[in-house]
Amino acid sequence: MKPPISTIGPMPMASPSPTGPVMSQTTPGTPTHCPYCALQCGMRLTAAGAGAGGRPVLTVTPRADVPANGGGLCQKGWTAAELLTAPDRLTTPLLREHRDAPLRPAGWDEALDFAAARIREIQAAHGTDAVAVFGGGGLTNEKAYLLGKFARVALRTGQIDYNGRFCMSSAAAASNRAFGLDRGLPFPVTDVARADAILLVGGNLAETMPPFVRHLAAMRQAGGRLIVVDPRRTPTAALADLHLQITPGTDLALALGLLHIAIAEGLVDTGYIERRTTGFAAVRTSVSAWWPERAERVTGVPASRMREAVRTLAAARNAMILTARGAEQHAKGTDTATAFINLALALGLPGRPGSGYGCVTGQGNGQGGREHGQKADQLPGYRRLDDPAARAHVARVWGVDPDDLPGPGRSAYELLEALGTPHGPKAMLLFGSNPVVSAPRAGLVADRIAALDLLVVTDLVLSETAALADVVLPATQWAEETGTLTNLEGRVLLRRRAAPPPPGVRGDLAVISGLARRLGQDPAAFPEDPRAVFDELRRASAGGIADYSGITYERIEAEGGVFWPCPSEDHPGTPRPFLDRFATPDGRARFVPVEHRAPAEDLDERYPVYLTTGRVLAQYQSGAQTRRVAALNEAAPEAYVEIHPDLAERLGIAAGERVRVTSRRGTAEGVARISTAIRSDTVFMPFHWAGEGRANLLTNPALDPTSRMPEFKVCAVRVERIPGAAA
Ligand SMILES: Nc1nc2c(c(=O)[nH]1)N[C@H]1C(S)=C(S)[C@@H](COP(=O)(O)OP(=O)(O)OC[C@H]3O[C@@H](n4cnc5c(=O)[nH]c(N)nc54)[C@H](O)[C@@H]3O)O[C@H]1N2
Ligand SMILES: Nc1nc2c(c(=O)[nH]1)N[C@H]1C(S)=C(S)[C@@H](COP(=O)(O)OP(=O)(O)OC[C@H]3O[C@@H](n4cnc5c(=O)[nH]c(N)nc54)[C@H](O)[C@@H]3O)O[C@H]1N2
Ligand code: SF4
Ligand SMILES: [Mo]
Repeated sequence: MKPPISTIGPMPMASPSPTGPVMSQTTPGTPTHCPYCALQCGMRLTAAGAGAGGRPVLTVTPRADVPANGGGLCQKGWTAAELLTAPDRLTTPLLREHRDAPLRPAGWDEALDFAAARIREIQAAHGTDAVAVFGGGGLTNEKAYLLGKFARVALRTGQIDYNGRFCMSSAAAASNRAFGLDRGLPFPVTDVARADAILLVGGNLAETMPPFVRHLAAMRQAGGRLIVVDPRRTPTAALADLHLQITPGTDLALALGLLHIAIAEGLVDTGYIERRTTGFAAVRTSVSAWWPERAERVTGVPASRMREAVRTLAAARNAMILTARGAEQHAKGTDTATAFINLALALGLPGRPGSGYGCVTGQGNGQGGREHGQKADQLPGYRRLDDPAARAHVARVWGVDPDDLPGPGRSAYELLEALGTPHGPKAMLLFGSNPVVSAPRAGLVADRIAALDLLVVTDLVLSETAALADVVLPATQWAEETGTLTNLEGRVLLRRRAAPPPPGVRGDLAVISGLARRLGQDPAAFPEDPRAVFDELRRASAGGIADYSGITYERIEAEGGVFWPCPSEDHPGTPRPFLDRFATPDGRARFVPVEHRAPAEDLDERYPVYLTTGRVLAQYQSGAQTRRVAALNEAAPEAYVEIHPDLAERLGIAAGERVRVTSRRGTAEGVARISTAIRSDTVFMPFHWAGEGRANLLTNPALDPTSRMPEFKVCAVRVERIPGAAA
């Protein structure tokens, strides 16, 4: 067996708490983390001989020393190394000089020179904001940081945002409002096993983070109870002691009804409310009219079940409320997350070990990706771009005049919608997202992208969006580069290089650096070396909310990860930031009154069925990666529409038939899956496929007023059998 190739030396012996068992130095392979979701399961990569072109073939084994997965992996993790040797992986830049010419192979200098020259031309003609940047929550902290700096310093554009806006922005906004700080889980994920009751709202962890189920199972084994809120009896809901099968888009009414019950039955923790919060009186008044029978009428959840849920949470010594995309991806997602935070505060949960409110973050670096400046309104360290002190600090680190930093730009969907319009950007540089498949109202988004004068996409594969680009740059993959990611519990982790990239491929940092140099920037200000970028990120984040200044690669290795905030090298990191105080000026959490409203688009005669969308176990996001892994594609080969038998009968649809789903924005197709697991007023489509099966041709881009999150989780559709279509 070949020794591991690691850029940062061998694993240390000791692995102090709270990270679990010590790892032996003799374990073969490179210890690292999965390329996909925010659980960031620990795995080892071992070279197992040579494959095509003499490149090492890596095998994956799970790590037991990483508490998040404790030796488990899902099918995506097990097969993650396969994409490294995918036959259609990009290994050379591609270029087209004219929008109607086909893409052809090009050299790196040629491609980067072309991109930089076009950027200069477009900015000279239309101003700096004519060039937009779109990033991703899967990018490492180093990449997200350098991309934000590149936009503000090299391009001097305010037009930068990223796909995290589609992911957790509503819960982030709600947490900032209530706690003064947004760290998805403000506690280690292993705290889940210490709870006696958990209310999981709109999360299907058994499919989206399968090893997370270990923590839920440990909780239940110790006598704890799991309550799941989902319009579908998912594999996760099937594990629950209580399933509230809610009407899509009505979680806010449910939360108001639950709090009403807690107050009416005298179950609130008045001592905690007095000591640790402000604003309860207004919230108490705001839920007074949400008696359970009214909430039942709106949500479809029986009042008796609501009572049972509240009593279970209130009786627990430790309890948690967790929200995920089902509750958050709505035009009222921020208020919905707020309503569940209000409930958690009333029950006295946040800031107590083993209890609390958390948002289950999604992408690999969904947490770190939202902290270091690829967001339209943000500077590194979770600083605000409109805060003069923040601008001054970051400008000093960057060696620029604070007045030269642009102001906040458009949010992700608003940016995509503006592309190629008279007042919108004419060019876009895209890293780590595939919006032609994943953005709401994807038909319009694809048209807007096609209307650009210049699209530059850096990707591993020719994604559906990369196929529209003028310049495509082939990127290294996770196992071929080193960088940090911050997982769902706010723990900063290190992914290590385990193998060399194929010839012709470069990292995102090298792409950003190469473009910056061609735009006249000092190469020293845009280094390619992740460690150099991380050291600058540490300084830029110092004193901010997400303070990484005390975190080093060495500490991450030695300690198995470090929780932020970590303001100095002798600071232990902060696994549970709210134990003594919240991050608000007075140290108290804020109750915020919120009101329920109907989905942005409700049912009518022409569109009489709700559509909700989400994920399946074997596919990841836009599918650009997982559709290229044979075992995953076999497990989940095609788009489908989940339909209740009563609805199917009414519509004359049989299992396995092709059906057409139509909304006000477009039409998509899929195979009918008839199942009693879904409500009879709702159909479900996963969004992982392109072409006719693209669920986002249907979805509603109605945005949350605070977070600018689109309403992925509910719109009105019509469902029909496709006449003559073969079964
Ligand atoms: N296999 C797999 N795993 C993934 C991903 C993936 O693409 N594939 N992506 C990762 C990412 S980026 C994310 S963000 C996470 C997402 O993780 P989850 O939030 O668990 O995933 P979703 O399937 O989007 O939505 C969860 C559930 O919300 C339900 N739901 C739909 N509408 C509503 C509603 O109105 N109210 C409520 N209460 N529930 C509703 C759906 O039926 C679904 O079961 O997963 C991560 N893990
Ligand atoms: N209908 C519906 N739509 C949704 C959702 C939903 O629930 N329903 N969920 C939304 C959510 S939560 C999310 S997070 C988005 C995600 O949707 P996308 O933003 O499209 O996410 P991915 O498919 O992960 O896209 C990542 C792209 O970057 C490439 N890539 C991977 N790693 C790297 C890297 O290191 N560098 C570079 N340059 N490229 C890389 C991949 O090959 C892929 O093409 O989808 C959103 N869309
Ligand atoms: S749960 Fe997420 S991090 Fe873990 S193996 Fe699966 S995709 Fe990877
Ligand atoms: Mo996400």
